[in-house]
Order: sequence, then C-alpha cells, then structure tokens
Amino acid sequence: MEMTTNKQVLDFVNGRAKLGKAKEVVWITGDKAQYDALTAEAISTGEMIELNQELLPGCLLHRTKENDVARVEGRTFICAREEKNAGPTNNWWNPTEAYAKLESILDGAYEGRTMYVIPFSMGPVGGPISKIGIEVTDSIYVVLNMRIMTRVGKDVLDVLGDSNDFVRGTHAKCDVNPEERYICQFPEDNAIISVNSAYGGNVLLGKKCFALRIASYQGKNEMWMAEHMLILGIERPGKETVYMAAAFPSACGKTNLAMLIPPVEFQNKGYKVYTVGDDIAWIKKGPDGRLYAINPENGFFGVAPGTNKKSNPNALISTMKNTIFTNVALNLENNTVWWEGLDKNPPVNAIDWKGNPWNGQTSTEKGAHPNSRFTAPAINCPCISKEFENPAGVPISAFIFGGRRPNTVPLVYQARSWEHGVFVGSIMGSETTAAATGAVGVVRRDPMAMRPFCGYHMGDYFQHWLDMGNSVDKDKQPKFFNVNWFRTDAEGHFVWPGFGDNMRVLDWMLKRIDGEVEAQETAIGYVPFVDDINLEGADVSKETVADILTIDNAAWKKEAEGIKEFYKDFGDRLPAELAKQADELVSRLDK
Ligand code: OXD
Ligand code: MN
Repeated sequence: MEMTTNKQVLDFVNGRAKLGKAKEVVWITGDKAQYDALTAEAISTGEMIELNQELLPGCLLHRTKENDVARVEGRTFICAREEKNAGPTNNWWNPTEAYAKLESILDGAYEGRTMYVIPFSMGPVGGPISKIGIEVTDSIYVVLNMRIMTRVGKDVLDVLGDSNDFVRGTHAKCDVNPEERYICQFPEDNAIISVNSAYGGNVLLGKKCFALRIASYQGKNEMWMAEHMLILGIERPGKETVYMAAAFPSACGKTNLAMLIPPVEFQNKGYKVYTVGDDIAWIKKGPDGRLYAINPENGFFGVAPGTNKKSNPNALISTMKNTIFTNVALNLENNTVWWEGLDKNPPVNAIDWKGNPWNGQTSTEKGAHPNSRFTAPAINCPCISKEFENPAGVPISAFIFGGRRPNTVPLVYQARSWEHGVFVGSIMGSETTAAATGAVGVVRRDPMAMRPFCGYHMGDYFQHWLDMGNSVDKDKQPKFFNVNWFRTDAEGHFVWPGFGDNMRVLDWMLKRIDGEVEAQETAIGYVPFVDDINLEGADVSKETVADILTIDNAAWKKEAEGIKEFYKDFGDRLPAELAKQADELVSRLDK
C-alpha cells in the first residue's frame, strides 16, 4: 500500500519498480510487526542468522560475499554535470553516461523480487537540520540496517508532505559483481544509485552517500555543513557540558573517542563524556548565532575487531541487543559472535566470516573480516547524550582534527584563528603503514577526513569552511585543535597511551576554551605547557609528553613543502586564504 500522495515520491518509486520489473512493492511503515515478518523471512532464507536470543536478544548475523566487504572508493563516482565541479579528489562520471549505464543495469534487476521502499529521515523526524530520503532496495538486510541507522517509517512521509526536497536512493544487489559495481552520487539531482554490492557502506545510502556526499553539496548551497565528525559532550562539575566535533580519517578510533571513559582520577572529580554521534555531524548556525550540530544517524555502524571490554566497553554494550553483525565469526558453542580482539579466548567450534568451519585456537586464518561490523541502535549506548534526540542539536565549542602521524605532528596544538583552523583541517593526513598497499611512510592527505566523502570540488569545500567562519561572530566561533594520538618511539611503539587517557588532552582544550591556561606560541600554533596537561595517574612520564609536544622546525619545513605540493592539485579553486596560511607558516618557521 502506498503511504503518500506525494507525486514526486510516487513517480520515483513507480519508475524504479517498473524499470527493475519488481514482482511487488512493499512500503516500510516503521511498524514492528512488519520488521518482525521481514526478519523471519530473512532467517528462513538464510540471509540472516538468528543469534542466541537470551544472550543477544534481537541480534542477527549476516555474511556478505567475499568480494564485497568494504567501501570501494575506486568505484565511487561523483556525477556532477561538469567534471571540474567534482574536483581532483573524486572520480567523475558524466551523468548522462552514468544514468544510461546504471539504468541498463537496473533494467530487470528486481525481476521476481520484492522492491522495498524505505522512507527515512537523517536527524530527528521534522527537525530544523534534518533531511529526508527514500531508498528503494531489493535487500532485507538493507531494510533492517536502515531501520537501525536512520529513522524510518510513515511519519517521515507525513513530514515530507508534497515537497520535492528528498534524496532519491536506488539500490539493487544484482549479482554482486565487482566488475559492475557502481556507487554513484548525482549531487545536482539529489540522487544516489548503488548497484552490485550488498555491503553496508555501499548500500545503506543514508550514511556516506547521502549524509556526507550529497549533504556536503546541499550544505554548501544552503549554508550549513555535513562533516565526517563524531560529536561528544564533556560534563565537569559546576560547569555546562561542552560539545566538540572531531574529524579523523577512517580507522583512527572515532567510535572509541566518541565513547571515551575518563581515567578514574577524572571520574572522581566528576568528569563524564557523552556521545552524540560517532561518525557524522550536520552543523548549522542556530538562533543565538552559535554553530549547532546534530548526529543525522540513529545507530552506529562500527568496526567490530578490536572492540572489547577495555578498548570500548560502551560500544560493546551497545551491541548486546537489537544489533546486526556483518562478517564476524559465529561461535557455535553458544550461538554468539566473536571477532579478533574481543577476548583472548577464541571459540574452538565456530564458523568464520566466509561461512567455513573455524577453530579459533588452531586456525591461522582470521575468524572475522578485519572490516566486519556491528550495526547497533544509538539508544543502546550507555553514554548516549540526553541531547541525542534534540532536533536543534548541540552548540559546538571546538573542532578537533587528527590523523596517524608517527612523527612531526605534536600530541595537540591549537589553531590561531578560524582561518588557520581551516588550514589545519585541510592539511590533515595519515602516514601510510605496511598494512596498506603502496609506499610506506608517505603522508596521505585527507582534508577534514572528507577526501572520500566530499560531494564536490574540495577547493570550493575549503572556501565553504571559510565562509561558514565568516558567518559567525568571532566570539561565537568554535576553537580549532589538532591532535595526534599516534606518535611512535624509535622502536615504532606508540608513546601516548590513547583511549581513556585522551581525556587529558580534551581537558586541556576545555581549559583553553574557558581561557583558564596560557599556551606556548609556536610556528604551527599554540602548544600546551606540559604542566597544564593533567597526568595524574597516567602511565606516561612528563618528559615523554614534553617530547611529543616539541615542534621540530626542520621537520615542519619539509611538511610545509608537502602541503604546497598537495595544494597544487586544487589549482585556482584553492582559496587564496589557504595559500596565504601556508606562506605564513613558512615565514613563521623561518623566523
Ligand atoms: C566508516 C568509514 O565506515 O569512515 O565510517 O569508513
Ligand atoms: Mn566514517
């Protein structure tokens, strides 16, 4: 049964059903009974495995094809009308050609199958920062995951009314053929088409495709921002909770930072960290002139391996009910799940992520895929912020950028101004490690952690950041900080303990925001006096911390050359302000 009279929605849905030759069309209502029936169907076909309902109530396991386990940047396209508007960091595909090819793939793709229509809201339904999408798909896995990751159901269509302001998302599993896999964004059309994949990051179209690639473009045109940022709140006794948004490239511990548990010394003083979001922030100027952020998502699509009671107990607890696991090992001893790094006791009698019998005590193969995931409802998180559902968002006091840099970049520094902060974000990057293919020890620049997710020319994106700063009064602008948890010693060991101890660095930021401490002015920005970092109870010496707070001017001169080289990619779309910031860095280093 159709759930709306909105002609644009009906045209889109009917057009897709016709092209795909769907056997039937099912609208997802948001009712539990419908989800229960779909879950039962997916269990009966083997698409989902029901886990131990006493230990893991409402939890399911799904395995993808071996060739379909991660986002595929090489097959992800920004189909802007003009190539120059996709910019140097994106793959571009002419939209006329892209539509022709994709429609030929979609032709008959739903034959003999059901097409599900998922009306979803990114952000609380009807909120001032929220946006609506409709995803059509032939996958129950997608329906059940979208239910966790977004707000789904009829109320979304009621809010949409007759408006055409919705994103059209089309997904078809097809044969999961990697040669014909395409993840295409059409920013000028508010449209996404994803074919030949059934892996979360490629098919849960609300997440990277909409909430970052399409939304970043919408944000540029509508004067707001869609960022690859976690949002956290820090409570201290006698003070208002302070909210910060932080951008890190994938696999730098965003979920861990978002759910940080402060060291006991801080807990005893009353410090608490609350999670608003772990991956994406939508940011808009509020009525009081400050910037407010919402987490447009409704759940966490987290990496399972390495998640354990010590590294992130809050994430682990979040996965204990109503969670979908993808590509982890199945522990046959009690019909639960296991992954590398969960504990030191892998099951003997298990099935690995590929579906083969697996003995965790003797096998040299991994039980879970390194990119195996949990899709967990945000409300399961013990430290979820009470503001999580606030449609107006939380006021942001600081932006944090960071990456994996074994040297050069100090543990933390503060930018000199909004413009300098944008520069600091634009030069973010991680050094390549032996884990990835290609040269080791090369800095891969990933501006604001948006390189794979910016839906338009990155030079224009930098300008948008500068414009957003100009739209906010100076005294209301968030401060900018850069962190590096990943400094190593001569043997390659991490010197900073990380995890909960990162609270010590956040605490310094709070003191800077409140104007409680001075800092050393260096060529790269403001660096803490080591005595201002509370190391009470820390397993790291003051000398070590002083060492990773030292600025090596020679190394930074080399860094500056790398930055200028990187900036060349943007040609005349690089804002003059950023070129000026790079020059000023060099002249400060020369002083
Ligand atoms: C993610 C990513 O899955 O950034 O969040 O890759
Ligand atoms: Mn991410």
